[in-house]
Amino acid sequence: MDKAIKSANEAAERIIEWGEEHQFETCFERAERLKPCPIGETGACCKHCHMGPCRLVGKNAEEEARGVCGASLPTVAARNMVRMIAAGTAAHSDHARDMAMILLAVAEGETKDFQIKDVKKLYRVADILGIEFEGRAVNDVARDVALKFLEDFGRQKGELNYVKRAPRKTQERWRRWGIVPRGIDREVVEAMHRTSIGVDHDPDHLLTHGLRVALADGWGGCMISTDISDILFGTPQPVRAEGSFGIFKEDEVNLVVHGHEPSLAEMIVDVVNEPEIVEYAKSKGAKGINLGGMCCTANEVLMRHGIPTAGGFTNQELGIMTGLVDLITVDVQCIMPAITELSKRFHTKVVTTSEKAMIPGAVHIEYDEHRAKEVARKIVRMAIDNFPNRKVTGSHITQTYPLIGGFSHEYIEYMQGGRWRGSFRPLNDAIMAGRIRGVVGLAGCDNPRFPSTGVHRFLATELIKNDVLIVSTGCGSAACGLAGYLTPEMALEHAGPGLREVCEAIGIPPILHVGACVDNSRILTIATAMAHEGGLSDEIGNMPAVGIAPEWMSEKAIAIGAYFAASGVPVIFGGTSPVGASKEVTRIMTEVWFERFRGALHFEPDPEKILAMTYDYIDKARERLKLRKYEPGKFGAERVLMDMAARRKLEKVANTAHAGLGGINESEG
Ligand code: NFS
Repeated sequence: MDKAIKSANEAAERIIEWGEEHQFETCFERAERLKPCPIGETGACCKHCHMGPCRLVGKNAEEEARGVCGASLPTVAARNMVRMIAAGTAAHSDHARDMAMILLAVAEGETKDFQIKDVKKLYRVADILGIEFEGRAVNDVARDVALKFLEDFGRQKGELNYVKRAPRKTQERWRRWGIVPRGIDREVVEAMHRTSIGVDHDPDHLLTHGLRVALADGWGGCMISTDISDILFGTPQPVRAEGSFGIFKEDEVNLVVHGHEPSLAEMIVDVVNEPEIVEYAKSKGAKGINLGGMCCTANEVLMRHGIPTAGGFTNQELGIMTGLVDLITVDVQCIMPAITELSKRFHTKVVTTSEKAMIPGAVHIEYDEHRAKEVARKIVRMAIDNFPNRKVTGSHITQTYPLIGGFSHEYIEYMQGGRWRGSFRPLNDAIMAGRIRGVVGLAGCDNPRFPSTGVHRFLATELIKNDVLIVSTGCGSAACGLAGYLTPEMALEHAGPGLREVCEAIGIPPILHVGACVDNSRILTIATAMAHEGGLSDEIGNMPAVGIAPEWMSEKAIAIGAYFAASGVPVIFGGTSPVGASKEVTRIMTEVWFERFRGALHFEPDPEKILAMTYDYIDKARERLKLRKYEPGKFGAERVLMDMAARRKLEKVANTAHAGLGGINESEG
């Protein structure tokens, strides 16, 4: 009998099957057993007070159903949506706050373990923030930058600092509709207030505030996290790495960094190469220490160091089931509490490190940036000590896939013309000429309620076949990477003729891994640069660009979807709609938002329809911009693309050899 697959990733599927044979429970079985409540799933349940929960169902629920207080279905659904956006924003932004605190600690000399690795980026950020940097000590500039960022959290009046980074026209739309965020914390608190019993009941008014909160996430929390991580740990450039469960080695200590905040992981990257630590591992019979990543921490250390990844959200239990993980260290977000129970059946140690997050059954070693290296060493030694305890054989899979990550927006600009002529001109020209049909941000979670990672892979191959350039983040990148899709060869094998030409000329894969989920902010920056470059739209809205999160599950994904919609990008989520019960709320998020912001937030479970909607948005945007109609293999005239050879020649002439750029860094991992 044919058995439905649970993961589209072959290696993952093999481990799942092995787990079933050996009675190991995973999220895949739990997803099968626990069917979603159909009322809550569609946003028709209100539990914001204790007169309920009220379930607004029935034949004419949209018009007639009322909660005990009289709340209508559209009100309830809108409130539920706004709370999801607020929770997602809180998660990203609390991460950003921690990053700002670390930057401040570094600037004030309170921690010696971190340095400012990218001074140029610090200066660029200072410049945007209106902070004087010329002739000043680096740490003084860093302190002012950190303090300026911290103002963004508690500001009561005025505007978020980074609002001014958006194209002028995009800002105008925000001002017209009153969604410019003031302070991040203020917008989240106001969202919680407005959605509590008896406050804001107008669905449109509620959802408009939802967009204000979301913008505080995109142009606040996410963008601040990305920028500070680049300043402290370096701005990514293309780097080779590998992915899948084969990254775990039988004869080495396998240590996994899982979660979201990159600072402890960065420290661990440093510490595992210390001679005394390596010697210590050898004294326990291991050949060395093998560091791997999971979820977004994986993306952070892959982007900067080529540390291999064991994949996204649904792979965390499966990684443990290889029986090879000696220690998994977790901080915040997307960590399944199930891993501690599972780890007991192996020898794996689970270590929680954030003061905000503990899991019963885990060892807690609290991280503090003031003694970062000390904490990192303690964790690495614990992993080494656990190496001789491996006893239970797991499902060992040896295959890995090569992948390339590290496409920061700075590098994307550089690769289109070199250090001196970097711009977005070639990309805009290729879109105008119809070589590239449009751009898609393929992002978001993987989800055990789908053949996990399968929708990402389906969309990725179809889109590039149809000359759509993909920028990917988060578990979307992991889904593509672990299928072998994040390589330049992918362009040769699968991309349409126009996209292939562009990829070959510039030397890039057709799917660009731009980072973790907070790095969706890089996509905002790319879209802004395209608007400034000219020839397409002069705002983020109206670009031939679409965002897709086909297997989303997290509130963070909803916040991201909403900030893209508010910024002017139509977004399509897979699966069912968390507000699908209300026609009015669905209409506001699609039609009304498109009219006001040129963005939208759709939910569409059918992957074929997601594709059709994507092409429709892209082609209509091309039409509005009066660009040449997209026809595969037929292009208009465009400027000559600067290929690698031409660029090198130019740079040689300028006598500016710049080590590291213009090529792909070898993995350190
Ligand atoms: Ni994003 Fe990263 Fe993955 Fe989803 Fe979770 S790890 S922050 S929320 S599951 S993409």
